[in-house]
Amino acid sequence: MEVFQRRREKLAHFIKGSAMVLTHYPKAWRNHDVDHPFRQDSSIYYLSGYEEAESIFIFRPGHSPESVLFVQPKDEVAEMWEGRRLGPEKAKELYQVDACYPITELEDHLSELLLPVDKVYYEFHKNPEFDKLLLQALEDGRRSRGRTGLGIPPILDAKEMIGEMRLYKDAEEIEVMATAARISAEAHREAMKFVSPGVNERQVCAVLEFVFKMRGADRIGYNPIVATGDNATVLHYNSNNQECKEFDLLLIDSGCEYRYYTADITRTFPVSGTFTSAQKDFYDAVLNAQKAVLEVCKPGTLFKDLHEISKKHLSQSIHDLGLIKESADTILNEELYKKYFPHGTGHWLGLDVHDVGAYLVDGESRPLEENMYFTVEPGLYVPQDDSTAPEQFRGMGVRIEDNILITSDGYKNLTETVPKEVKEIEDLMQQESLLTKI
Ligand SMILES: [Mn+2]
Repeated sequence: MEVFQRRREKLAHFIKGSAMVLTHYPKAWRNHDVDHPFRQDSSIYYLSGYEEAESIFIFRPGHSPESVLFVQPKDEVAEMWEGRRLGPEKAKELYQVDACYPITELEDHLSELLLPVDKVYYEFHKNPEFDKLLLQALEDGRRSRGRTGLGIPPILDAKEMIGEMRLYKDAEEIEVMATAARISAEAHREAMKFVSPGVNERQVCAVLEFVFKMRGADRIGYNPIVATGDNATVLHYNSNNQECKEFDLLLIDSGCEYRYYTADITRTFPVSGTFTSAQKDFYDAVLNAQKAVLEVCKPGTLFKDLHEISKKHLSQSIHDLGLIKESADTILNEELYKKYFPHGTGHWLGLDVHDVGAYLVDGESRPLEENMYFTVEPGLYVPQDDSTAPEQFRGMGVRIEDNILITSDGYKNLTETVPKEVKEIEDLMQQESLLTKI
C-alpha cells in the first residue's frame, strides 16, 4: 500500500486541483457461459493496487475526499456464482482510499466529485458506457452552477499523463519486471531443449505456459507466437498448431505476466538443433543488427536512433544476402528494406506489453533515460512465395527480442539468459528437456 500511496503522491504534483478518472474495461469477455479471466486495468492497479472487476478510481489531489474507489457491492448470490467480493467497507480499509462506494451508486456521486475540479484526465473509448456517464455528469455539473457562464472543465487524455509516470519504472516495478523476465527466459530455454522435428507448435506453447505457471507467473503476457517455417513470416501468426519440420526455423515470441508486469522475448532457432549455413547467414544478419542497437542503449540516445541503426544494418544485410539487388544505401534511403523488415525496432514495456508513454516530446524523439524499459527486436522475414528472393532464404522469418532497462550509464538486458549466439543455441538444444518424457 505504501508503494501505491507514493505513486499517488507523485501524480498529485502533476495534477493538483484536477481529477484523474480511471475506468475498468467493460466485462466484454463473456462468451455464452464462459467468462474469460478478468485482469484489472493497468493504471487502476498502478495507483491503487485494487484488483476486482467493475471498478472506477477517481483521484482528486487538493480536494476532499482525494482518492475515491467505486467497487462491486456485496451480493451473496453473485458472490456464490462468480467469486467473493470485498465490498466498499473492506476495500476502503484494505486499499487505504479516502472514500469507497458501491459502483451501483456511481451516478449519485460522479457529478459532485467532478464539480470542483480544474481539469479532468480521462481516457475515452475504453468503456463507452462510462464515457456517456462522465459527459452527463460534467453537463449536470455545468447546469448546477446556474447562470454563471462557466462551461465544463477541459478533458485531457489520462493515458498521456499516467504514461509519463509509468514510463520511469520505480524500484518495486524493476524487481517484479526482473522476475517476469527471468521466468520467461527459463520458459524459452526449456522450449529450445524441447523442440525436435515432429513436435507441434501447440506442444511448444504448452511447454512455455507450463514453465510460466510452475514458476509463479499469473498468466501469459500476450498470446504467444510459435511459428515454424513460413509461419514465422506472418508477423501476428497465432494459430500455433502446425508440425515443426526438420529443416525449418522456429520463431517463438512469448512472455509471461508476473504481478501485472510482462516480459516480451523472441528467439528463433532451428528445429533440428543445428543451423544450416543459409539459416546461419540469415540469422546472424538479424543478430548483428540487434547487437548494434544494444550498443547505443544508454541515457541520451534518442529512441528513434534505435530504429535508425536497425534499418541501416538490415539494409546492408538485405543487400549482402542478395534479397534486393540495389545498393545498401538505396535500400535504406528508398525504404526498400520495409519489404523484409516491416515493423519497428521496439516499444515501451511494463504493465502492458505495449506500454504507455509518449515516444515524442514536443514533436521530437525522446532521449532514453534511466529506468526506462523497452524491447529491442529487429527481424527479417522472407515469405515462401517470394519468387524474387534467393531460394535458400524463402520461408525464413527471424526476430530476436530482448527486454532492456536503461541504467545510469548504460543498460541491463533482463532477458540475456536466453541464448542467442548460434553456438550457444545449438549447445543448449543438445540438452534434453524433462518435458519430452510426457
Ligand atoms: Mn515486442
